[in-house]
Amino acid sequence: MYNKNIETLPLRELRALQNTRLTALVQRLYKTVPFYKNQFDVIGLSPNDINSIDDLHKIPFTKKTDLRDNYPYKMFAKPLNEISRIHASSGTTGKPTVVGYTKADLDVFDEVVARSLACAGARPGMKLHNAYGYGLFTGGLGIHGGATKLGMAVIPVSGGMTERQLTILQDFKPDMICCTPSYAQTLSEALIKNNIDSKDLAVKYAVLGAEPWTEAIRTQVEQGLNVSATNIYGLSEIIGPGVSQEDFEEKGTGSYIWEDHFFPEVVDRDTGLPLPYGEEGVLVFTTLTKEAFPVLRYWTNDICSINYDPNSKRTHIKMSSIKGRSDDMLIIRGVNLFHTQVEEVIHEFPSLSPIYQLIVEKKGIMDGVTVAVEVVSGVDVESLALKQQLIKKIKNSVGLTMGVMLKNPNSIPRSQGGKLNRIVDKR
Ligand code: DLL
Repeated sequence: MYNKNIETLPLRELRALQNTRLTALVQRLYKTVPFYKNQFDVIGLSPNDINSIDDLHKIPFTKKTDLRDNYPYKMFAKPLNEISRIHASSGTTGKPTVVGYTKADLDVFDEVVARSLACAGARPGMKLHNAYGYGLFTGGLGIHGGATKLGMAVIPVSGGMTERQLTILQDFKPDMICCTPSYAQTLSEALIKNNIDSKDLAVKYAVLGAEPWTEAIRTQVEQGLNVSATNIYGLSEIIGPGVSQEDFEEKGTGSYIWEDHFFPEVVDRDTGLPLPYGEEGVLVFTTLTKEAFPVLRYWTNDICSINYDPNSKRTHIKMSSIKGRSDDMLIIRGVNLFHTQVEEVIHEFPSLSPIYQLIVEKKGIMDGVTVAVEVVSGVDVESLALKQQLIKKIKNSVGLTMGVMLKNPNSIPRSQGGKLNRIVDKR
């Protein structure tokens, strides 16, 4: 563990720390950010009403639209001359969301990423191949800072130029690779195409995140790259990568949220009411220690559940993997659908690759979905039996009848380095 004291802090002490941090933050935000003063004033809430995290539910949510309305700097709680770095996340529509960090915020960023990488299997002295994009995206520089703090040698490859990535993997012999899961798929395939035996590489760990992924992709990447692959989660508005991380020895049991810095809630997506542990809803975060860009009850739009795991190494709460973003959820003939649900079904078929697209289009007055999915090499794309089995399993697990198009290997677009959109909406 990178910071054993904090990562194993007894829950009562963790709560005490969260309470102190939250009350101080609320007082400060009320004075420094007009948006938050207004949020409190309009409902007659005083900062003195917030004395512990049990009072959090009294505070209204902060949403992405609030950040847009305050573009670019009006949500900052520190003057611009105290800002050390600015990142932005490009939304699908409108202006990007701009986030700022003081020097102390960058220290927190490094700390949570260092914890995350150690949790994923990294040790000081190892070499890290960092294939997250460098730039306004928080992935590249965020991972870079934490890895440096942990004592790793960072190879700042950034995304794209797959041939060059392979050369670096072969010649520089990194122990760990960080990239999006879809790009890890691309790299796994590129090894095969170039006749490179993954056993000749030194890489042992892959830290994958920035987009939803399931066990289907874990299997492909672990086999293809000969690594142990874990999930890293985060978002620019909270800090970047390193909000939560899956432990390499506790795979499949969820990712630790570093809750001394980021306090999580899961709320009902329609009513906004807090849900009990274990129930699925929208993940909401309050940053407890950020200086430049703190947020109270930020509505991430990401769907998951949170729970304490009594059998785990650390005391911090775990989150399940993200099913999808609630604004990316498709509603097809009244049924809610995330692409990860289809990915999970594909995983049950050894003759299919987890390389697929969901094509959504109008069929008469109704919306219809077709799954275009690649078969593994040697499997017949005309196989009626395979098609029918897939249609049936999807219907049973998702509750929708979808069209199925079996495709030959290498016919569906791959990730070229960053996040991959698996939905083609033709409506
Ligand atoms: O994607 C930060 C990051 C970089 C995380 C590198 C992990 C690794 P944004 O560009 O602001 O920041 O996008 C944040 O991406 O709200 C989720 O919808 C999605 N996301 C991030 N990590 C995961 C994950 C970075 N592990 C948005 N699983 C978030 C599923 C993820 N979705």
